[in-house]
Amino acid sequence: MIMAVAPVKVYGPPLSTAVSRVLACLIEKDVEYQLLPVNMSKGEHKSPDYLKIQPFGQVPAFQDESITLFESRAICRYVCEKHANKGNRGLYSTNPLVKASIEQWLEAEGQSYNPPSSVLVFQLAFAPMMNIKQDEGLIKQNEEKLGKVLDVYDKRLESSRFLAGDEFTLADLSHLPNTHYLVAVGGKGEMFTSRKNVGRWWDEISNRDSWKKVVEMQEKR
Ligand SMILES: N[C@@H](CCC(=O)N[C@@H](CS)C(=O)NCC(=O)O)C(=O)O
Repeated sequence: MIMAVAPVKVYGPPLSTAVSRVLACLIEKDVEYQLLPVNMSKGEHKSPDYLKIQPFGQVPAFQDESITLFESRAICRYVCEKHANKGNRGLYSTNPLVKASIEQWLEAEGQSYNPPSSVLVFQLAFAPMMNIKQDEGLIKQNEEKLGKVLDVYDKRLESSRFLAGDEFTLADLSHLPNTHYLVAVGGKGEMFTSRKNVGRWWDEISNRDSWKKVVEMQEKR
């Protein structure tokens, strides 16, 4: 008898960068999911019930069978490990050497790329939507920081098609959410296109079907 597998649950709006990272991963891995709304403008992410699954009161939260998880990058790693043989198998290799390179660039995203880029995403894309005054000093400071990170990426991408090697991996995917807002909403496309290899890389990763589907979901809301 074939048992029906319940889809995994993702809590949060696709407009959130962290939620969209998980969605892109699930689509790449061809894993069935159910998206559950969390109305952040009504503070649902701080409600006692929600805090039981995401104790920091942030999105996304994730459920699969008896496990609940938070932290988008940890969720993506879990999805890739559990479904190693499903969908895009190269997304997160099982070969330790290849995996080490993916992990290295995933860490670079979380530790070096995300801090300045997430400040810029908030200042340039979300603050105007929320009628919050932009902080020009913070924008300038973080643009400089991100520029330095992108110089390192440009050098790496001179000799490598993708960050971790010849294949698109979770390391590249993890950069999609913040970069999308900077390019498509924040008017910072030039930071990427002015760096030849970064521009070529961005063009390639942002045109993946999985990411285009996520952007469509964002535009519907
Ligand atoms: N490191 C976390 C970050 C999650 C996060 O910052 N989520 C934002 C939306 S993108 C959020 O819930 N913000 C509301 C809040 O912090 O109160 C992850 O990757 O899952």
